[in-house]
Amino acid sequence: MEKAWWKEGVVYQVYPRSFCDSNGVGIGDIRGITSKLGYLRELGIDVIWLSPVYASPNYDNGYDISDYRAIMPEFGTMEDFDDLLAQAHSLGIKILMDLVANHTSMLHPWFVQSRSSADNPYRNYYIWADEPNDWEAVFGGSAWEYDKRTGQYYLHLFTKEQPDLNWENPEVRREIYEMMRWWLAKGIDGFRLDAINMISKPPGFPSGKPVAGTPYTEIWEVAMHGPNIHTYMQEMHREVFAGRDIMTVGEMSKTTPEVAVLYCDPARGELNMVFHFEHVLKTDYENELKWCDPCFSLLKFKRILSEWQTALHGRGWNSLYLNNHDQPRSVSRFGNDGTHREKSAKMLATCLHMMQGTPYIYQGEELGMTNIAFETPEEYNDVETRNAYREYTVNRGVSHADMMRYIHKNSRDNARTPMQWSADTHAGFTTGTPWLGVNPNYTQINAAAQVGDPGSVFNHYKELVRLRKTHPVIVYGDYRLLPEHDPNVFAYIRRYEGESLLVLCNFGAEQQHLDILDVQEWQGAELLITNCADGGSLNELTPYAAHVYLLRG
Ligand code: TEU
Repeated sequence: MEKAWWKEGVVYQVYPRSFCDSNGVGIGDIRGITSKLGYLRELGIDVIWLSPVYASPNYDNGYDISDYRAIMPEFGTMEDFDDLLAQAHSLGIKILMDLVANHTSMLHPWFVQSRSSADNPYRNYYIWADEPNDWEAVFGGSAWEYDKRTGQYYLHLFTKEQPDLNWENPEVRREIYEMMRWWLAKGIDGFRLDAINMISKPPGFPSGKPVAGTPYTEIWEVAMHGPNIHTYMQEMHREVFAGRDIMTVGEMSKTTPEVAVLYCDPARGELNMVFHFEHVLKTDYENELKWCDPCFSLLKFKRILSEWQTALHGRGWNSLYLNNHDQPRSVSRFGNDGTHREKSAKMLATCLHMMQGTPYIYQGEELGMTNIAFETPEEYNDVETRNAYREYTVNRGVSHADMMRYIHKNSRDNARTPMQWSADTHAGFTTGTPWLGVNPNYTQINAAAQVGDPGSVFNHYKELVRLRKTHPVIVYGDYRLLPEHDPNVFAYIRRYEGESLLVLCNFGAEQQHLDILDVQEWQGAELLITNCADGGSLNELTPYAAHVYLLRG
């Protein structure tokens, strides 16, 4: 297997709005990020994935870009960005830009031109039709918006403020590639490509599955991986990525391992890796719908992650994540954010970081930050949450109490509350009024309390990052799930060049006895890392225990 820095490193995702506010306006900014590079260096991460910092009217917090070559004034200036890049590089930290190119903001000059008249040269930069079809937008309602100036509808797979670009138009593709090269010329180290499997639309916009209680149909089975997607990805590779030592990861909902290989098989010249959604859509949601009472199944979780481990081995590369800015906090979701918070946060991290792939840490995950439960819908900022509250309580007969319970579990704002730096006011995130409420548990859960504490969640992450750098078996080893049917324990073995790694994780609050191992064989193994103060055990796992053993030769 070919070696690469992006296979060996660990990525840390920064959601700038919530990371660190340097000027007291209540919104995180670029200088705030720069001021925390020392913290990230201490954690040992190699790459920062920067959620969008481009100019944006913020209908979807930066995922609606109005100028690809400018920085959002709330976040600072291009000088601030250049300084962040230079300082990160001087510490050996790379920067991955989040590129949102399926759509722009409706305030992007291309769209302003496009909608101004039917014969404007930019008309064809977007997708216009005389009649809408029945697609439902990701954030609710029709995916088409009527524009009275020209009497046509434009397509938007997300909010109506995010019109979809027309990738069939070679001019659009040329402009996007040129802009990407412009960023690379600045010295950035790669891209995370937002919703990239949606850029090629199927001809005729065929209907998907009906969405209960609405006149719409789902886009998920019909609008992903359209007919020209691989042509575009290969063209992007030729035009932008080829010959550069950069990292690329494409965000792709509705992706199976077989489809993912088409994007990340190095021989095909497309991307390094993809973000799939299977373990976050199919292990605790009812019928993949997020507004429900979650019911987590470890059996499904193991089956899905193991399938990805084996299917991509030697054929592509996995990205490993449990959290991002769109997902609830992993410790609240897959672990236990009550009495076992620290131990279960460490267990989840161990389980993920010992797999093959590039691990992604989402800001605050390394502290075991938890979900938030705001009392009222108004306290939520996220456009998806706000729309869903209205849609479900007004049109779908869901009660306020039920919907608030679903929101508490699954809202994207669970991940977006300000980073908890210290026990100071507003968790040390800002001296002003934070744009989104701080989780009141910041007095206990914060970076200042954890960095110097060897037993903290932070230091467990730090150790996982370090181990990946010192043991090639963690990066390159193959993968074997130990018997699948245990509903509480996730155990697997990795092997590489004569070394074997054994990973044992208890996902439950009960003690578990294991007899899946030839204990004799592992007797002399070295305990690499554990979340138990009293050491590891090969056949008894206390609640949420995680042990990793290494056997040489
Ligand atoms: O998300 C794309 C996506 O596929 C959505 O399904 C996403 O999972 C959504 O958040 C569901 O809860 C990307 C970004 O990650 C997201 O933040 C943006 O809102 C979206 O694209 C539009 O740019």
